[in-house]
Amino acid sequence: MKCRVCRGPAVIDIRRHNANFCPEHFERYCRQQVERAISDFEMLSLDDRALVAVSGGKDSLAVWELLVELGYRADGLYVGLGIGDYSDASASHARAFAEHRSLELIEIDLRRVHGYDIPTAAAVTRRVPCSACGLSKRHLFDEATIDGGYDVLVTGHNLDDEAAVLYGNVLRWQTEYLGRQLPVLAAGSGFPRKIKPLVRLTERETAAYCVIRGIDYLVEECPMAGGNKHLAYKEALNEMERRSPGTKSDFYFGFLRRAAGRFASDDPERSDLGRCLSCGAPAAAELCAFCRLTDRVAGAEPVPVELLRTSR
Ligand code: Q46
Ligand code: ZN
Ligand code: ZN
Repeated sequence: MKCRVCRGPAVIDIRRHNANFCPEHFERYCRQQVERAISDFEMLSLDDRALVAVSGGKDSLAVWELLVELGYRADGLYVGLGIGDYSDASASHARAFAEHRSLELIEIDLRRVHGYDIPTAAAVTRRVPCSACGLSKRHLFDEATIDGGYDVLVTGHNLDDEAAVLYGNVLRWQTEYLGRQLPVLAAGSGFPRKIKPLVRLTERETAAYCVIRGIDYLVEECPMAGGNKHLAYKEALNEMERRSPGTKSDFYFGFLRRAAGRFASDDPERSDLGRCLSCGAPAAAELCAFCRLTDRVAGAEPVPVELLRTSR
């Protein structure tokens, strides 16, 4: 297997591009894919201050590294979710990465600041953990981006993530979600601009990028991901991709080119939103969903993640 660029020994094959790369040219390929996503979708300019949502996993650390390498100004934000050993390990990876590169990492601990953690929220609300978790993260990421004066919030969603979410939304024709399943969401109505610079890279590629760059990321998956339907969608898409390389990217980018605009009017008007009486965030009722969750679960007897998993 030879590198497409230099004909030296290749370490990775990218079947959808019919290309193999040595470590040096694979890194260059990753930078080019991110640059192309940024320019195609007008995500970011060199003057912007970006805040990267960091979990300690491969995607968030890779996107942070790539943005800094490309000359962008990017700080990190880590939210401590209180998911037992998993959260302890993810915090260590995020901190070590930032320290090693002298980058700024903002930390928010859910239990210390808001009085609950994700296992407890899941137990009290009796919903899948990802529901309370996603709601909490979205709120805290948005708030930190706006309060910190950042121009844009960056997440590490990759091609596999976006194709899987799209697949799920199409299977159920959730057209209100299809209207805003975009790699860039404009700022407005109290929400910051949000971008996904890794949409042109798969998770296999972000993992390989981390290994080649010597980024020590958390390999372990979240122990509460069990109820997450996207894992099944990813498996189905991976099987199709195995039989026909390029399917995933054709599905996602074909949607962006030919279909996304048709669903734009199904996206609920954000300008109709009022403001949460408690925290000032955009809200469809007197209190935003985050403050309603906090009211319900803060102060509840903590439920350790181990207990939650065995009782499910
Ligand atoms: S951290 Fe939270 Fe994820 Fe764990 S509980 Fe679900 S949403 S799976 S990215
Ligand atoms: Zn090469
Ligand atoms: Zn609120």
